[in-house]
Amino acid sequence: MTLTTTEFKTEFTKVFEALYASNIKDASSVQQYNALGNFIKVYSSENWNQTNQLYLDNQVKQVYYFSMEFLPGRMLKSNLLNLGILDTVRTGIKEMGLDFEEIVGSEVDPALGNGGLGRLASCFMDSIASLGIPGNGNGIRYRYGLFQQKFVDGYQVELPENWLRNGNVWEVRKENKAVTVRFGGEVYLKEDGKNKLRPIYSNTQNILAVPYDTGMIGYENDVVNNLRLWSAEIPVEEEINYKTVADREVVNQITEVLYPDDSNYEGQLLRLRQEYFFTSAGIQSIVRFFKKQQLPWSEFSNKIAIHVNDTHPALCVPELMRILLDEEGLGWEQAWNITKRSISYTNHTIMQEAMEKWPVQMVQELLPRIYQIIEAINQRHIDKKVPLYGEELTYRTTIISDGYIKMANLAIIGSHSVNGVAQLHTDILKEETLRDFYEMYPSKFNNKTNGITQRRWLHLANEKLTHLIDEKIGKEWKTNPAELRQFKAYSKDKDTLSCLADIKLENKQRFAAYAKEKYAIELDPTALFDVQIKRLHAYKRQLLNALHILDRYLKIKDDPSLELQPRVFIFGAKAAPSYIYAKQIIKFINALAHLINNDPDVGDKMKIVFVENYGVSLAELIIPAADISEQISLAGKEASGTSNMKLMLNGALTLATLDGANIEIKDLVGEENIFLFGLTNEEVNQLNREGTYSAKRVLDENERLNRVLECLINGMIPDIEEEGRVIYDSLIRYNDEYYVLKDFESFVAAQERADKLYQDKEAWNQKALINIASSGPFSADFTIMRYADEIWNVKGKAIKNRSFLKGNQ
Ligand code: KOT
Repeated sequence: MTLTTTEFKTEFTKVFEALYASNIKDASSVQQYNALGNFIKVYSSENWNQTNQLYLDNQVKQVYYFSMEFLPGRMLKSNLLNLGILDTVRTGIKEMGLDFEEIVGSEVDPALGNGGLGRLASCFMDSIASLGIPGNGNGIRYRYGLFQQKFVDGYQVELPENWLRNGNVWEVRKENKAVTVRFGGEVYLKEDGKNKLRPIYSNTQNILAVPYDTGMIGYENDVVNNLRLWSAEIPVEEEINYKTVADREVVNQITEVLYPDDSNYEGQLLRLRQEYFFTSAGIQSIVRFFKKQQLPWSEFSNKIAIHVNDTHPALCVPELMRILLDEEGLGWEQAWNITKRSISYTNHTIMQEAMEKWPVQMVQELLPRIYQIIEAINQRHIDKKVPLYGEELTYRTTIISDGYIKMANLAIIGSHSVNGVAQLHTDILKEETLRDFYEMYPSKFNNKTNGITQRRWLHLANEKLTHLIDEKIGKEWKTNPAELRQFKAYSKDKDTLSCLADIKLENKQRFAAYAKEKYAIELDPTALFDVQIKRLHAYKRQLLNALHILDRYLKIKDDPSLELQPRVFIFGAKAAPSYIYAKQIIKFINALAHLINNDPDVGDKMKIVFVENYGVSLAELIIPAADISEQISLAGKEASGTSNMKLMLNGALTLATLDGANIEIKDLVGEENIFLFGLTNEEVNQLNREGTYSAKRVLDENERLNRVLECLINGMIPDIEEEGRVIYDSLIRYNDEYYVLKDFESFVAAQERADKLYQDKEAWNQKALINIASSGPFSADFTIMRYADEIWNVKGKAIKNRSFLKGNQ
């Protein structure tokens, strides 16, 4: 299907007029965007429909990716790219006298996730479709996304994110596919006359789950998969029972708002309702689809792979059991085998505070039948494992203990695969966090290092660099990212290096223009742009970054004529609203920025920009402009990281600890093309074991650090009296849990190496090029191929180019 510019203009105009019955030139950019979205939906609808039909006709195995969060970013441009009509449409829009970038910019960026976990889910949806893998996303259609962040006097303030204000062109409401999800009430088991126990429910609250589907368009392959997000509604026949506003609220609340917690657990009833709601709705719709095919139950796990993205959807295990046992009348052993063979689980964090555990009583009351099933799973686990592994080990792995239900234990026991998201992370799971389970089920454990889609993070975010790469090595890398390595051949080519430098400069100018317009900060685009963009979390150590900035500032104050490599420090980070310490760090950095940006002694030597409301769209602006990628978590704490991969792909040099996927970046680029510093995981473990670390001693032995820390409490930085004291105490009184002080000196030394190298532009650009050329292995396409081959057992390659599907038509 090719589309000419003329055809586009005609069709687009028709769509617009049908929608708005007015002249397109008078329309607002939101209206123009809406019309263009509708055009794309119509344009891709045949493929969407056909993809569905082909999957059904051929009874192919399908993946269902269950995730509490998806962070798709704006979809207009990526859909055009994947449909192969980006240039045609852009030209057409221009010829019509409209502003393409303004139209693109008027799309809201749906913030239906917190950070890495949600963005990973969306990168995966892009790769699954682009590889032609029959795959579906399953999640929640939150009415309000992650809060909008504003800074007021340097403090984070949260505002509601009403992302649906202008409607959502991409979704299709499918009330014909709605299902009922049951909460609360009482349940008992009754003999059904055929020797089977069936549950009898009373006083339950029945809620309607209505799906909203969004097409996930594959890259130039005619495949359109489905992302299904569920919305909670009152069933029409039960309207009568909802008499008060408060009654109705209970239902609406379920899909009202995304919990703003990243790598953190809050044991709230509403969250549990959300988890069961989308899990149950998803599993019910899968079973319904399976039954339509009239296959025997023994075929279930040959046709369906259910993936749980962290433990938030771990109730998939008892819910699938419930349906198989209670509704389909299968016996326990058969149901259990089907469940285990179908479900797989990814762990995304080892942080204890993120491990989900639900009070038994809460689950009993909200989900009485599910609780019975969890109890039975737990009992069978004990009965089976005690004889094999003894009581001690077995009881350390039970799902229910100390009055809580441990969701990770449920996910591990109820699945056939458990994976970590980078090699080090998987090793830590096996050797430390989940050691007992690894002893019990060694073959379940495997690593799947995260990946990112090069389509959004290079092709769309950095079109100039894309053209340069295309020009040098051809376009093959777009479908086979391993080909990016060909670009290495140009690492000594002066002409290519200078083009690379020009592109980086242009991207920096683009960011500088944004900073000027938004914050009235003048940036020197020839300065080194140093970027740390990720959620605010103590373990990610934004504080270490800030202390280094403070140290530089003191140096300038000591000697204003000092020659220093000019730097722009860019931060983007939201803090969970209840995470007070993280919010205090934000205030501290903002206060520091205010002081430094307005100090005439500093001038262009240093500027700090803390962007408000960091999210996917801002990442697309910042990443192409970065020279240094700050990946400075305490070793062992960041499971993988994915901004590290995006920044590398865009030619930033990584300044990092040996943590998460940073280690794999180091292995790919070589130690000479990365700035490493800090404790290793083993060293951290050793320090923890010894228990002799004294932050105070580090301070006493380091005069420079001492001066820096004094600034937190001596009034030099205005307006941080409280925050400065809290941060100081966290480091000294509470002995620096994340070894910020311990790693300080080595961090500063790495920064000095970076400054020095930046003086030699050619050497720097060479390393930047090698980073770009080495980033192919981090394509989510590869990650997904491994999930497909090693976990899901689904075929993607064959379906790519539709040869498999066509062959069966
Ligand atoms: C945990 C609980 C609630 C919400 C989010 C999480 C979470 C997020 N756990 N891990 N993550 C991040 O996931 C990314 C994708 O795998 C990783 O790159 C990153 O290191 C994790 O912190």
